[in-house]
Amino acid sequence: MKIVLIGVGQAGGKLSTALARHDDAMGFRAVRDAIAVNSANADLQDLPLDTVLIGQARVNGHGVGGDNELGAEIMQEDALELLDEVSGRIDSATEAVFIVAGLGGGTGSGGAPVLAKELKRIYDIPIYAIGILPGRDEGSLYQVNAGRSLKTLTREANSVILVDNDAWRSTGNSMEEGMTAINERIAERLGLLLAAGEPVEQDSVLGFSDSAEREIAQSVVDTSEVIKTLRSGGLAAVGYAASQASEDPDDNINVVTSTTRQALLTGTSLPQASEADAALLVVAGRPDVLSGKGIEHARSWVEAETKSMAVRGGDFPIDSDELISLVLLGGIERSPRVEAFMERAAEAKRETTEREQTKEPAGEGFQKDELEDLC
Ligand SMILES: Nc1nc2c(ncn2[C@@H]2O[C@H](COP(=O)(O)OP(=O)(O)OP(=O)(O)O)[C@@H](O)[C@H]2O)c(=O)[nH]1
Ligand SMILES: [Mg+2]
Repeated sequence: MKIVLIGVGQAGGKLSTALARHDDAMGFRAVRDAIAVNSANADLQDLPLDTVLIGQARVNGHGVGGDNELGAEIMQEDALELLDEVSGRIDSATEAVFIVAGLGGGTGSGGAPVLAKELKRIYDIPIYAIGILPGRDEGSLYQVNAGRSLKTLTREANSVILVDNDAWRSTGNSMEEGMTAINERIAERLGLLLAAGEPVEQDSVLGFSDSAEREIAQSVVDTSEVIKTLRSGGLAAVGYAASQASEDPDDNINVVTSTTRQALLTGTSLPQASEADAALLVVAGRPDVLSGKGIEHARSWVEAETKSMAVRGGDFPIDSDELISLVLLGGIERSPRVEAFMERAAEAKRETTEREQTKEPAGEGFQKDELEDLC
């Protein structure tokens, strides 16, 4: 899938950088261009991407400090300038735009839905979002912001792939190291999904010299399968697991099925998301050991587990000793994790409102939006 990435806010810029770097290192060439947008000048300085500073007239390059209404306003005010910057990067070969944002802050949280709406008015290609949910321990402003942003982003983008920061947390690292590691893991997973529809440059990935082998290496997954899986809109997630492959394709029937079970049951970007409207299973590995029968078994298992009749499956040849199962789930609004998150956001909103009312009885707080009607 040939895509343009637009990272909004600090998390958006950093994750877009990780995605672009991974795509480049693997030689996938799915990421055709990437740009970072922020209201905080300092956070744009260290990024290796082209950058656009928004809201300068309002916040003078200092960020919006978690105020996602202000984040939405400055995005709207500077939309024309940003769209002008983006238009030179989207051409007839571009198959989708991905807006990447942390939903708990201000600039990405407020700005991403506005940007999605503006892009959809202009372009016919899907405008997807990768939305990062704040961890449980991140404080109520983050939860409230993310609840509201999730609702508007779901409405404006063609689909929102959710990444839950709690799903990747590892102990013993500083916050900064932790985030870098999380971004790399996300980039590995989403990078493979984006690459799965890109058969063009596989010989460079595989290092094959012989044309017969290159022919075998043609992926049966293409971009349209990703788009179809996300067609129902709403929320999406990605599951991922890797295992050592056997040299014997027959042994790999079991390896593919058990790796796929792991990907869906313990390796999703949003834990406990397994029921879905549609799914796509991509099994990556060396073509000479990949088992077609294994992929078919695993695909049927995904069908039963997700309770979806629309489960597609295919292989993606890579030069690796491992077999990797990647499961894209489309339409996961009913998953327990989403419901738990929306409850957490609603609870945080109640607390915030109560606090505001004690401070200033006539305060409006966060009463404008109802979170409950998302699902
Ligand atoms: N996965 C991941 N999450 C991040 C990263 N940086 C921040 N976050 C999360 O993103 C949310 C905060 O969003 P930011 O991107 O920092 O906020 P912003 O959009 O820059 O908004 P303001 O700073 O308020 O203008 C929090 O939930 C963080 O946990 C990152 O590099 N990776
Ligand atoms: Mg910021």
